[in-house]
Amino acid sequence: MNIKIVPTTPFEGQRPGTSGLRKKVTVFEQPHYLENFVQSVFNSLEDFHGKTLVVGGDGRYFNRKAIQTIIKMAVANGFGELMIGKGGLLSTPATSCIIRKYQAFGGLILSASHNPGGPNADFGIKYNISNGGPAPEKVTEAIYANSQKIENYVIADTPDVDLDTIGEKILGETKIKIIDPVADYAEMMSKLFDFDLIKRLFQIGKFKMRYDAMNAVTGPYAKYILEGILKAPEGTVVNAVPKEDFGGLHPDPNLVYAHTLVEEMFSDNGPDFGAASDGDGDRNMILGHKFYVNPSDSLAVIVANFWNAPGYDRGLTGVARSMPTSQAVDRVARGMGMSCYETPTGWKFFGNLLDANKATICGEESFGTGSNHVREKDGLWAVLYWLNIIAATNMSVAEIVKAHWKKYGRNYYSRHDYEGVDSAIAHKIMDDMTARAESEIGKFYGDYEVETFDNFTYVDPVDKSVSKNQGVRVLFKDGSRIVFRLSGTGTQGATIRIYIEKYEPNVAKHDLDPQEALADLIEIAEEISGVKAKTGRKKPDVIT
Ligand code: G16
Repeated sequence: MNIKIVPTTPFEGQRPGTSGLRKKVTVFEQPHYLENFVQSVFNSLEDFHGKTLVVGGDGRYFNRKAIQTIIKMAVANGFGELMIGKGGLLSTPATSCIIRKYQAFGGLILSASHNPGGPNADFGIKYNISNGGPAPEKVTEAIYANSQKIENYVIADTPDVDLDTIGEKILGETKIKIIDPVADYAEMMSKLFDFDLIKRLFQIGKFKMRYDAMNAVTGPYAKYILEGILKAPEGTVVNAVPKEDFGGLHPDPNLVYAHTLVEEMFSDNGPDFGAASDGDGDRNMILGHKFYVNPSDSLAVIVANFWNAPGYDRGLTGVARSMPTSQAVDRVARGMGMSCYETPTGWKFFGNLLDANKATICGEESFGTGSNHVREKDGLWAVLYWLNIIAATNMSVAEIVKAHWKKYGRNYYSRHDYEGVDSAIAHKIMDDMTARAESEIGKFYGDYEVETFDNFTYVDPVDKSVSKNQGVRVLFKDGSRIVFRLSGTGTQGATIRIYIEKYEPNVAKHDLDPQEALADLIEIAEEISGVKAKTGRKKPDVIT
């Protein structure tokens, strides 16, 4: 087979963000752009010759084309085997599952996650290491460094591979396996949860569920597991066929972008349980009838109910949450006498804790929850966990959450996003707050006294690596918090995220709208940051 060595020059900005390299499709379509990045990934790795690489994506526009390029480059670079999801599809958690199960060297995931897809929308690529998790910062920084000095890449001169037929073929010295994207993942889920119990919930016939796959990758997984194995009625899963442009949907499972599901769940005869996932299947949104479960509360409830799920009923070693995630789970951990770790935003920071068995379950405010079963957050896993809790307790979603608040108190929580902000303005807002951090300590905003004001630095408890500048934290004496950070996943301008939290132990005050309960802190957030004043915006683009 002819291997071509193609001369190239570096592109600026190929530094992976919170979760891989995310850019507009038009950026990826530039000649050599994808190739440069893939070669930079391979150049950052050692001893992969003859080993297995897992490849798949969420099916968005450019997925198939990118996979063909990756196949030819992986062959030229000397991988021994490629495992590729049929149709080029693999959800992010399924990729993690397959890397671990088959002890692959690593994997390439093609997705821009919850960002929209299509020729004028977003694409992304992420490298996962042999533990099945996102590459840690030292690897992503090496990839970036390589991308800035790349001079050529290698690619096999061979026709495209048929991605739609399960089977094997040999290309040069590389075995190409097209695999069922769902089977291994479904088998794993059946071991973690009580499928018989959940099946009975659907059999009784009174319980109604709606799962919105948002025309993205979880459609085939949800159809197979929920309707196929668990016998939920046909039609339980909607928008189940992955489309290149997600059918025009913005596959971000939150109250704004999953509004069709939200409207159905809040209608008088709406289903008992509703859920949605994002483009690549690692995020989840959980809803009850006329009830929204905040992701931070979902994490706390999942941890508190560990004994209901067979995969976890022997106990948890500890839990972890990202820094901006509410402290609801901390209360559960304290109650159960186990450690709760606080990491920067980005699932990659949970990897070491999971590998070292310091944490069993992890979660983030950004609709991500998962466990040590894989090294990614896992949307469908969270949905099955909730089904297991509902079936085991015979309670509705609202009853489960309210009982939880009664026991632990309620952490009112909300995130306000300002999207597409001028990058220079956004950075200046963050820099200004960081610069005056020390002088803020002890200051009063209304009744709230500032106890800590800093830019969060994380020291990994396992490998002691240090990650700085992870968001401005304003911690008040009464436990309330405001956190400011810039998103690392956007592709246009900057997104400013403001996270606001207040603890309410009094059960008589647990039924407020979070925006109302947090109103004073929301104003204080503006006083501290001046986001509205400095960006000219009147209100956030997204509130979750
Ligand atoms: C990614 C990361 C998550 C992170 C989220 C939001 O999720 O894997 O850990 O919480 O982005 O990050 P940011 O606030 O920087 O935009 P996903 O679902 O996009 O891969």
